[in-house]
Amino acid sequence: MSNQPVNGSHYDADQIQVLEGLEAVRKRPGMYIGSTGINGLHHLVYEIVDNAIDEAMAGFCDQIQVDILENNVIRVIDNGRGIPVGIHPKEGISAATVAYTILHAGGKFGGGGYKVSGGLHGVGASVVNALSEWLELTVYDGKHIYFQHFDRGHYSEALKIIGDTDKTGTTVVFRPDEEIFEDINFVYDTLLTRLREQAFLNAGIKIIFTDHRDPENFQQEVLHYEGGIKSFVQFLNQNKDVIHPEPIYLYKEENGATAEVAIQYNNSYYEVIKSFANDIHTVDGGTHETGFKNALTRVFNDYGRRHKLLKDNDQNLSGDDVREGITAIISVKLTECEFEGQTKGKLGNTEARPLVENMVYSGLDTYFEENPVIAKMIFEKAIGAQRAREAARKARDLTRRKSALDSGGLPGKLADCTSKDNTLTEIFIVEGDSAGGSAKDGRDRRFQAILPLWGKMLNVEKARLDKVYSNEKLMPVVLALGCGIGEDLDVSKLRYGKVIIMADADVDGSHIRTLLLTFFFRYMRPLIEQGHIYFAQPPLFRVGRGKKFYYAFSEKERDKYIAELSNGSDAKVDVQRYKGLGEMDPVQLWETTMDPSNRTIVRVNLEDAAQADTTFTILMGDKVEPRKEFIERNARFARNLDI
Ligand code: 1YM
Repeated sequence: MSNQPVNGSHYDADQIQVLEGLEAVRKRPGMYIGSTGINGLHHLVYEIVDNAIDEAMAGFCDQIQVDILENNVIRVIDNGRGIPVGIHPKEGISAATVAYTILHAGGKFGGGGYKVSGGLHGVGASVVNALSEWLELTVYDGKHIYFQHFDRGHYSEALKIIGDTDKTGTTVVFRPDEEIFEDINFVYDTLLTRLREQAFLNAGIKIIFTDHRDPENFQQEVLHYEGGIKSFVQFLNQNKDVIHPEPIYLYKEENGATAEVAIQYNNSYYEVIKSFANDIHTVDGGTHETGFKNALTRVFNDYGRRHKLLKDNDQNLSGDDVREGITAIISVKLTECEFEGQTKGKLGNTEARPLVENMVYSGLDTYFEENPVIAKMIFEKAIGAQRAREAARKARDLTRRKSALDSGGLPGKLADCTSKDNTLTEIFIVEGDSAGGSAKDGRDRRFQAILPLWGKMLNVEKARLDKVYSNEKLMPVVLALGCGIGEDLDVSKLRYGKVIIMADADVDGSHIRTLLLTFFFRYMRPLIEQGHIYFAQPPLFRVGRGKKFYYAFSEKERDKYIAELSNGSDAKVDVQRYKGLGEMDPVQLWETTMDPSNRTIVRVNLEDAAQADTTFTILMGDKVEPRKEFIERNARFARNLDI
């Protein structure tokens, strides 16, 4: 057999079915990959890589190579068995062609009421194919090399042999379709984060990830973690001071389902818990996470009573107490996952709760009994949290009485708006009194409120909630927003639909943004999750000639306007650089930065905030080494940073 199509006889009938399926995907891509924005784009890569990971987890493949090539072409190579090339008995064409052209029932992102599964073998390949300008599949079966080319999911030639080989594996190369996606520029860090996550969740797998697009910015990362989720926890804690050097690791298998958990406490005051079901990040938690939290609270209290770490008349530790400073990964693998919620980010399988809960309770109980010194250290941390929470409660009650937190007491410097309808209102949080003054005069007072910040910023890295209540810089923010913080947060009470951070476009401004974002991330996270936090974008330059002028938001834009206004002549173009918001008069500030019909504001997402949080930890934390490293890496950014 040489150069012969691997094909059967039902070609015509199959073609019709194929065309209908691919058509459906191209008509409603969102149903299959969530969106045609940047997330959907990256999803294409995950679908193909998932198939290679499945092959690795089945024990047939130990290396996966992922490359971003020039022109945003993606290549994924594995050394598994190769997708089966034999004739599919029902379809009459090669099984590999079936996998890449026939749509399998039910999209992952389907809006209907049906079950949604993760890790279904090969399901996504045809979707990726349909949404690619072109895709090339090469299979090595130890004897022959098979090849097939597709254009937008269609093929004119069947899978055919193009050579001989003694290797096995699968290679897929594709370019996303610009007719479908708004932007096909892959973001290296986004893919890296996800691939790294997959490498942690599947211990031992080796993923080599390379960006070849720009020779001057060649980037490569080898992702290979024998420690699995234990390594994941250590990775997340790398810039923190940990309370015990080795993460606690628990594993259980029951009725074909597995659960594993890794835990390591650090001396910070907040929790990082990430849960996964069949390698899919369950952003909104679910039954496995509930089981974990229940067990954790129970085991602390039972152990504490038994060992007299909690006295008879001491209160029980709360869930928040026992999770202070925890970094944990929860990963379950089930035969079939049911995902719930708007964005399918919540695990619904009822059997996952007792599976995780029993494992964590008995596993931690044993661990504590066998490691009493570590148990005591973690326990003291939780007791500290309990005391701080008690102190916070008292501070809050005091604040309530003093400033009438409940009866709508508002900070003195707030210039409020007249509307009370938070679907319309917005608040600008502005650093400094002079910028605050311009904003106050320039705003539309019917729906825009201004809160100038002043005073020394609290280092939230080293402070617990009780300190926030007495901080003169943050407390006005809390009071003005009106929705409380921490465990008292109630988003429905938020007084303004948009909370807009307005800071200078310089290093100090970026410092303020980092600080506020870290504060929101730690104490008011639902505001970020529900899309209420924004950055204002003030211009950097005013470029003018005679009566005509433009505002420029970057140096590139400035140069464009200079060229336009000078019109090739030597005519003098006036360029004014805004060093700070305070330099703009109220009218300019309104026109460029505040007027909803003219301005650009950027919505903050959870990833931005998590990034700010990491940056903040590095800059403000106790560890010197990561701080030095960060400043070296970001020398340009950090030059004027006063830390
Ligand atoms: C670069 C992407 O898709 N690898 C891959 C896919 C498959 C297999 C091996 C495979 C699966 C099985 C048996 C099986 C797939 N096969 C199919 C289908 N890498 C990549 N490696 N033999 C090989 O599941 O039994 C879909 S994916 F459906 F054709 F069997």
